[in-house]
Amino acid sequence: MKIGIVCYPTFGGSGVVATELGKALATKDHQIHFITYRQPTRLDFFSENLFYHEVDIKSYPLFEHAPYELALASKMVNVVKYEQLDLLHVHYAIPHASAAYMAKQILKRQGINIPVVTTLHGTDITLVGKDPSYEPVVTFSINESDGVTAVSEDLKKDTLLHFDIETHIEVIPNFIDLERFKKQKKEHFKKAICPNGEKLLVHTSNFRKVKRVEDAIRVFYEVRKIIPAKLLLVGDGPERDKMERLCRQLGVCDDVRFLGKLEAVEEVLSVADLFLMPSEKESFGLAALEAMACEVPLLSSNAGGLPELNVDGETGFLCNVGDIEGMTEKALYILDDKNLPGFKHRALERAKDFDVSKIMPLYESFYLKTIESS
Ligand code: GMT
Repeated sequence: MKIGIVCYPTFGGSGVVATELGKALATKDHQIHFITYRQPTRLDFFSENLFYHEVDIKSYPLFEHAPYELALASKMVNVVKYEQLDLLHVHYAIPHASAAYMAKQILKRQGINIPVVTTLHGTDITLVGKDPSYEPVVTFSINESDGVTAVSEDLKKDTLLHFDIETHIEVIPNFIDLERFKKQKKEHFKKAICPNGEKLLVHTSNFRKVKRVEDAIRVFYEVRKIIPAKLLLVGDGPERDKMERLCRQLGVCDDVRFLGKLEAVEEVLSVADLFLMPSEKESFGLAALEAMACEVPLLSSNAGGLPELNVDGETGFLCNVGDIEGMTEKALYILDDKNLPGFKHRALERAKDFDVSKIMPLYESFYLKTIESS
């Protein structure tokens, strides 16, 4: 198939899922055309089946906000027409699904039928999408998509709860490339960070409020009172300054390192003993799956789709959002040398259920079904 993928080209989340899906499809001889405003972060190599079309956003003194959605729709029209695409797959509803609808209508007038698949990722529904300033357009463009997928059962449930949806939503979970995300020998790195055999806790996120990075730091603070431990924080975002101040206030700066937007996150995960994901909301938790693939147990909140990934008491623990005391107790249990190897092993086994080779065919057959019925 010739497939157009529209996504955010950013670090993490829906952009990574979209890029990794395109890369995996390309290895199966599908021709993949990425359409976005910047080269996606993980699309930094040559493959004969991968193409990149940059959306050209013209600015003009009259525009306080350049109309990205129009430029994107126009680019989609051209790519579908000239590359003769079979299907458009847009990741993250806002504004990709409505731009795809517009492109589809323009192409229809030219006698071209292009099926559109929309994948809902999380905040496009749970935080931003249901806001009255976007809701009517999100509802309309989901209903107008020829196929809709969500990355967890919980996200599907939330979508049906908050929007008036008439279309079937297929759940296709996120996935992982176990060839890339696997425990690597990085003992020298562990020695440098934990010279005295301290346990290593890791959190990675975009440092937005919904991630509750503060809880990760507070749990670490409590754990460190009982056992020697270090904390690595990977990523960057709006909460970072506040989190640095919190570390100073708690007096833990010597044991906490902010690593910023690290590309090779699997190297850090290879030496981690526990991954913290205390999010307020999380439709799936891709960063947690990456950790599990590197044999890192998961201490998470029980929000959103996290119970579909983290098996309580097996691959880690699920705690109520904000329950620092409960999280601390569970963290200490996992980190106990008697328990840690079992949790590590089971985390990896669980991650194998989400191997790209198992999930990618689900998208392939969904594409075929959508093309046939549209
Ligand atoms: O986590 C974010 O805030 C970024 C966001 C995105 O779309 O880039 O992530 C969402 O999509 C990811 C990929 O499907 C999911 O793994 C995340 O759980 C989801 N984030 C939230 O629901 C908060």
